Amino acid sequence: MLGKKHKTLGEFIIENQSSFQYSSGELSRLINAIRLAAKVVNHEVNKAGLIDILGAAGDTNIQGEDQQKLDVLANDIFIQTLKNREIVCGIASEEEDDFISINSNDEKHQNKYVVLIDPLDGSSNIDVNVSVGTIFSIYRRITPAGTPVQLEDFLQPGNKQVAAGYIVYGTSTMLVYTTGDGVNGFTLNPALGTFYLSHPDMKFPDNGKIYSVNEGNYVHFLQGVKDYIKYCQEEKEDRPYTSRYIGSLVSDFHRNMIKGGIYMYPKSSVSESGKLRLLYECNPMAFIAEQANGKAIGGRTRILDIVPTELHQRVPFFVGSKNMVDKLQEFLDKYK
Ligand code: AHM
Ligand code: MG
Repeated sequence: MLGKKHKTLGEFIIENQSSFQYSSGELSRLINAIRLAAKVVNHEVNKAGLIDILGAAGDTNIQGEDQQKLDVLANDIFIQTLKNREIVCGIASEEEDDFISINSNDEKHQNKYVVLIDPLDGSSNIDVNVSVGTIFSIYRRITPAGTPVQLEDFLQPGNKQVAAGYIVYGTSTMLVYTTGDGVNGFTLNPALGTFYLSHPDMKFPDNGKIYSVNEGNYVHFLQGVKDYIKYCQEEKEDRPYTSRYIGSLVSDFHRNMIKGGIYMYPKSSVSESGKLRLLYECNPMAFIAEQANGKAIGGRTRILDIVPTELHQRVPFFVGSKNMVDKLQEFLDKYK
């Protein structure tokens, strides 16, 4: 049974509140709201195969992709939870064309944080019972509290993130997050509806032997990426590496963080900026990676230093064990 040493996420949030530099309890309440929404989404994801909820909802999101019903549902659940509790002044979501302002022009509401979220990443995997995830990213607004939240509050470089995390709805459901002081993972006990600290102080090993990339696109990749993939496959030293690609960023990242590996979504001759979104996917994962001894680049630049120009901006993304990312960088640099 669960003894004293099994700390719950609730306990962890309270204990760590005072160590956070702007500690006013606001961020703790915000993480609590995400924890609650995660449980609700988890419940929906888990019963996805049972009820007639699958399939395209008929809508197309701003990226021109079919939205599935669970994307819409997860989006609504996170937005409603954050709205109802009035703990943020704005939300931007991968599923929304524009950002949402929450009473931010009301002087009574002095909330400082904005949340950016990919409510259900990898949702094309739901139909086939493969794990999906939620990714979130939190910033302090830069415009004054009590005035309408602005686009610039959302277009901050990733190095300004206050917190970021993901929920992986896998064989177990886990919530993994950082507030800039390391990364901790909590596993949901579905019988009790409680997250327990199961993975304290998560770290990418310096080296890894897994590479994750959609190799079907190989022909379209830049030469540096092609060469690195060939390097991974070479029979030399500790290679060839293992290829593992779920096609669900959160799950691929989670496995690589635990075992050591690199995830790549490069730009290609058919998609100039790659596929992944800087604000909803790359920045939060990059923040987590760096907090966990890993590294994240978008080619030549550190992901967290990119200054965003639009909400739905895409960037090439390479993230994982330090030495693997450095090795990839060497190959990319050959073709500067
Ligand atoms: P989504 O936000 O539309 O779900 O797309 C993001 C997902 C990632 O989770 C995954 O790593 C990638 O797209 C897979 O793309 P591809 O099928 O092109 O390999
Ligand atoms: Mg996504």
